Amino acid sequence: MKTTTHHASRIGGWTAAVAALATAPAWAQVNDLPGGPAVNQLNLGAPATRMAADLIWLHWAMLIICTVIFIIVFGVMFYSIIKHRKSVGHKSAHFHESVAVEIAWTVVPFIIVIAMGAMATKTVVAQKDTTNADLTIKATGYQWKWGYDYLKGEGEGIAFLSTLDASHREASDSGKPPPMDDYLLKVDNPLVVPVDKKVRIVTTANDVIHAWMVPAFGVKQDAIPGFVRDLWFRAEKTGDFYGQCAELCGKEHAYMPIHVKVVTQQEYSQWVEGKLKEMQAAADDPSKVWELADLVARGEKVYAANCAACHRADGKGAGPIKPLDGSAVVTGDPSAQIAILLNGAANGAMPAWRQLSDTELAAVITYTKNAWSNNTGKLVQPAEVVAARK
Ligand code: HEC
Ligand SMILES: [Cu+2]
Repeated sequence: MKTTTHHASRIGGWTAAVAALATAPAWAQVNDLPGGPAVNQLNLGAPATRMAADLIWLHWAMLIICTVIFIIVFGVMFYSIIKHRKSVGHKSAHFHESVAVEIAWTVVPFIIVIAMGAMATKTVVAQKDTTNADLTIKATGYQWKWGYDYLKGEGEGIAFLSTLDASHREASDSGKPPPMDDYLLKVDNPLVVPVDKKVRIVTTANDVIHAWMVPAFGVKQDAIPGFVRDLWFRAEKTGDFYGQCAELCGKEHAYMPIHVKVVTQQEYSQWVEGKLKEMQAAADDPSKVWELADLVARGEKVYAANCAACHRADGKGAGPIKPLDGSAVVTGDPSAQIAILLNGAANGAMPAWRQLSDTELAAVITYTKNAWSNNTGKLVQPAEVVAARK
């Protein structure tokens, strides 16, 4: 009797486990992301440039050479140890200073190293040749997003920030992200480039060292504050390609993905035209005098995109991140808050926001002065920010 119940409960346990497996597992519903990582990926990803294809070829060539050497060396070693062991009656030989052997074990590795270096040289030299680019784009690393400035070529003057999609941050914060193929790789504004054009990316950073990496293009370059480095790629196919910041840069290092959209020349020209128009419309006149409601509405968007990650949508902050709801600085005289936003506070724990426009800063300040329980009715005009910036 006892055994039967035991048995039954065990079967019950198994059924529950199988049911859980069939309904729950998040990983089972995630698919390969073309241009990004694949599920259970072991090899390097599919290349989208000649450079990436060359790098993959070199990787395998070197691995095979090393494996062959490994097998030969250890084969000879183990053969000698087993064949000439003492228990079958072998006597140890005594010899010193064999010139032939010494020359062989110097010359042979030397030739192998030189040959492997020669194989890689052409590719390494090509990687560094960033001359004659069709398009030059500056990529600036910020904690924690990327800024792109189109410096030269079609699209010159376009500039925008590329930030992790807000829904992905929420999913991550929840601790239980639903299955997503592009988890933590989706951004609001992808970098757009034309296919079959030599694109030069100049990297630098605003705060700490970051690195710009897109594996499908075979590119990875540190972005260092106060320095410029560069890299280039020529994408051979259209599509979406993904990468990440590849230099540990702080607590949200995993939250600054790179998404490159490679489009046809015609689509690129259309995108450039639209983007330039959009930027013109957004380039607000900082001398404009705003009504409270309009500025609050504008500020709410600026807050959601830049501040909510730390201060939270409800303005309550957390830990060292001071609450803005009910803050004396926020409800008080505007000049103190303008100064904090322009210069940051607590050694950069609260970042400086000089990259936002005067109108955006005035809007976000006005929003915080009127959101939540801060019903101050106070309004900060862009002109006040212009004056404080100097
Ligand atoms: C990376 C996290 C982070 C982000 C993003 C951020 N802040 Fe802060 N903020 C802080 C921290 C930390 C402090 C507290 C600094 C200190 O200890 O003085 C702070 C302080 C402030 C203060 C002063 C509050 C007080 O009572 O002293 C204001 C105002 C403020 N932030 C506004 C903003 C606005 C507006 C934005 C968006 C444009 C923003 N912050 C984005 C981290 C952040
Ligand atoms: Cu980074």
